[in-house]
Amino acid sequence: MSRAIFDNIQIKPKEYKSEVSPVWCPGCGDYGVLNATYRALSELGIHPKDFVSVSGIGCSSRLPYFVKGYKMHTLHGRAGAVATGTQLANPKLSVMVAGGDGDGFSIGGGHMPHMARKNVDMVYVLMDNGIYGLTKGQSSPTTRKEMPAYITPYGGVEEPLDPVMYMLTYGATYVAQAFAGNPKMCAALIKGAMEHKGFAYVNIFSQCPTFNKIDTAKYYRALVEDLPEDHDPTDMDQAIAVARRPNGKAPVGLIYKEDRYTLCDEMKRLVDLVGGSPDYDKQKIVDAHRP
Ligand SMILES: Cc1ncc(C[n+]2csc(CCOP(=O)(O)OP(=O)(O)O)c2C)c(N)n1
Ligand code: SF4
Repeated sequence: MSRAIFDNIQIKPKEYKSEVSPVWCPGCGDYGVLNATYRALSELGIHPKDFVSVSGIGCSSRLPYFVKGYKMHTLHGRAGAVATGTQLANPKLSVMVAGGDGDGFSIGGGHMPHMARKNVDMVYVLMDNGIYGLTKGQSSPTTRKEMPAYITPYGGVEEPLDPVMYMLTYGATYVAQAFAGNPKMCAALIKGAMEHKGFAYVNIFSQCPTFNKIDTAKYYRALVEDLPEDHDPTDMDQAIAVARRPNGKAPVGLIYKEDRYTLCDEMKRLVDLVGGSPDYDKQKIVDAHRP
């Protein structure tokens, strides 16, 4: 990640719980993702003072409230942009975006490719429930065409977007997928994402039992399939081949991983190139731009 400062301190998963209790509906898949986040943080021993979670708007975007650490609940679709700035401003922090398919791929869709191609050193956990949950059930970019939704009662008129394929082709250097009903796998993949240096995208199928009665937990359980044992995540051709779902099943596990220079590396290279110093006086810059 986000060059986390891995303190190797002993913090139990439950100790990452903030003072705010989750307000999600009973049975919401986001609980599984939250528990997986606690576990990943605990296994890496990331101190809450070194952790920043950033979100936009949506049910899933509430996740930062429930985790100890710094947090920013920003504008709908803008979490990635804010997280990018956060990471560049203080590369020692572990930065994680949490959000939904609407937040990430509808209004925030313009940011996704750029975080990936720039290889921003951060984690993006997307809770994909195939619907807008917070606003009560409109279709999202991952809603299946045949699925009726609140304002599309006869189904959609367009094909859904595949987040994994999208991230692979835009250059994310860590691409994983899981189902919220398997928090152990979610935790392992989020942990791997936090350890990864570069843009790590984790797509998690997370059922919304209140507004998506079709993509239920049972549906997702039947949809997913572990990657073949001999899958090589460093091979882009193999990653694309499984992402295309040749047998109709959605692959879960670590689909792709690559080591590549990050945005932060490149910014440092540029600063060095022009003989600049990272120890500039920030106050001077603020003062220079005062109205
Ligand atoms: C600029 C702006 N446009 C629209 C909205 C309304 N809105 C809030 S959340 C949301 C979609 C939430 O869906 P998703 O990101 O998939 O999250 P979920 O609630 O399903 O977890 C929308 C359209 C808003 N808050 N701000
Ligand atoms: S509306 Fe759906 S996504 Fe939102 S909390 Fe309830 S179950 Fe979860």
